[in-house]
Amino acid sequence: MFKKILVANRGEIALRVQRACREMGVTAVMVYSEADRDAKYVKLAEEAVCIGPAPSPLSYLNMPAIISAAEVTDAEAIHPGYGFLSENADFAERVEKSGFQFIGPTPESIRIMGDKVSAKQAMMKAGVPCVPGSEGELPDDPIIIKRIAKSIGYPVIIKAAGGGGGRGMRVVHTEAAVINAVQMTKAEAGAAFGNPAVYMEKYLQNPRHIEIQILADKHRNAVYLGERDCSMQRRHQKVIEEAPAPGIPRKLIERIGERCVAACKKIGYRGAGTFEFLYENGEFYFIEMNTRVQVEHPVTELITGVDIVKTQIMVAAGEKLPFTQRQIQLRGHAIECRINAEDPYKFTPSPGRITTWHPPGGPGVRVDSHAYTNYFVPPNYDSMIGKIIVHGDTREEALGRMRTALLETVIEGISTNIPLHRELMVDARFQEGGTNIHYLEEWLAQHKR
Ligand code: MV4
Repeated sequence: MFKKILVANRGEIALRVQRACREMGVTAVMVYSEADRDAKYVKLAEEAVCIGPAPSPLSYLNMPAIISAAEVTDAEAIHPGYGFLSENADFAERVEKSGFQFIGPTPESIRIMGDKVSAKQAMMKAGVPCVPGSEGELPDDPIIIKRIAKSIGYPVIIKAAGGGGGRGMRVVHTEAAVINAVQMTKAEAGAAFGNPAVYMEKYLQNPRHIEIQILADKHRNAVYLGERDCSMQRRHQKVIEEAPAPGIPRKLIERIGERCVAACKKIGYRGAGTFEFLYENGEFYFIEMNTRVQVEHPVTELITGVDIVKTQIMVAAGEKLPFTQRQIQLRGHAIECRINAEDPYKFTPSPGRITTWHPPGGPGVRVDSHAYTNYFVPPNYDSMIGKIIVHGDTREEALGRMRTALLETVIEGISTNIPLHRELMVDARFQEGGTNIHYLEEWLAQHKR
């Protein structure tokens, strides 16, 4: 096992990785920007290194500064968390070329999944069902583009190969609009991602967003840890996640989970990963793969009992997965509410000093947050300040525990989205379960104030 790991991230995930390291008897070296000097995990750290000023390009995205921090502290591995450099293949490569273990998949895997066209081709080849669409990148010939769209059937969606997570996409309803849409998306993609390649898919009108968590080691062992339902989102930002996904037959999950595991083995994937699917009319369609630990990993931890971050570290150190698929049993139901420092209905960021911080507690309640009374939420980064995650024997019990947890929570000095979560937890349609990806935005439009 590693003696020392550098945590190349901030906020709640930096604390989460620090906790995993501590449990494993590994020293966690924390890096921080000037804006995060007073962060709790920096105060709690055995070692910490300032890597630059507040703006993330100068600190958390600054590859030489991070690699130097690992060098001066004699760390053996680097955990990238999520966001920032976590899915940057060039960073993973530079980390390994500098003699450190990157806690994540190989640079090659990250590169394949970062290009959504090659990701889809790899998954298709590995037997994972994908959304019907163009075979790879769209050609320039307008006649061929129209032919492809016609054979898929309108509406179609044009997506940038370099995009993902909702960036660089355009829905097209008619043949009259398709050529212009392709040209616009290509121009935007070239400017935004340095890659003008686009592809086309059938546009699914009312899907749910269901994702499969996997873990793989360096010995071609892989398991899936069930699914998460992340359909409750606004502008491609997830707001509530849960596991298992309400109303989806277990048999279907098992079938798709086994396909994901087979694909991991086929491509030599290692580390934690997530297969994102759209789910509509009883069918799963692969859209993207995330090659990092995700914000919502705790709901999977609560229903499986697996510590995903600890396992990431173990497999990066070359150890075998400590469980087989048969030993993964799902128990109960978990729900996560992301707590953001923002206006609950206008969504404008609300950085500043937290004057009161009373997190909830009780059976089945977990709070992952780096915040505390007197903590200053810096304006430079994402507005998420933590997550409340609950577990219960049933979805009803989990919902009840989340309502209680949200009622108990007191955060003063800044605005948070807790009032929104309180309302959603008593919304009749959400309580039924199985809402699609448009539900939250429709709900917000109807509850305008
Ligand atoms: C789609 C789609 C419908 N049909 N692809 C958005 C984020 C990116 N990961 C893929 N996205 C979508 N791809 C086809 N063929 C609808 C979306 C989509 C979406 C997906 C997941 C969660 C929220 C979403 C919100 C809007 C659109």
